[in-house]
Amino acid sequence: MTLTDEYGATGTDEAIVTINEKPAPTGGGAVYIPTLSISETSISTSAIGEDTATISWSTSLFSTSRVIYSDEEESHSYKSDTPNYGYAHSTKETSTKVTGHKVILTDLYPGTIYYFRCVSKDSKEVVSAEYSFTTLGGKILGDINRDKKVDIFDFNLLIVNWGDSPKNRKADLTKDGKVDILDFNTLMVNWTKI
Ligand SMILES: [Ca+2]
Repeated sequence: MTLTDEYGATGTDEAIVTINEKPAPTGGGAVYIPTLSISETSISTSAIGEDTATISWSTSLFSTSRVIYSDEEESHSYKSDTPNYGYAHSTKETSTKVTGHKVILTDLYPGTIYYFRCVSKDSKEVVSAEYSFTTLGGKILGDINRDKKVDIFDFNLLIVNWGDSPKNRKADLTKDGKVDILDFNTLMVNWTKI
């Protein structure tokens, strides 16, 4: 370090730094660094109804909770670079951090398979493996927009998705890969009677 006095003369000052080395730990001194993880065996579903299901899991550290999910006709291929990891829906992330997590899914459709993953975050976000459950009850055939009626709105969706490889796979009522006259007939047969 260079020092300058009030007359402009300069000199140097040496600092001596002593480093005290700690001896290496001996015998059984493994250092545990906690990291966030989801216990896959803790993941369970309960209270499954026609339009609701409860998902529970536990984590190694206090963290937030949310569930990402897709129904059987929506894409659920894992994509690490998207906010919902390739799933169609996500519950709102909780602001409270817990180790025992519980998330209630609502507005589900009857008689439908749902694929889901649990997501928790502290400083980093972790995602579980994929699991599935099936809601109770039965689907209403022809109800493409899932409002429990078969009406003009479903007809519109049928027309918009007409042809091979429909964008909305729910419009393919006969599940043969295309939307055509057979789907139209199915829609008509199931038209909601008022
Ligand atoms: Ca409908």
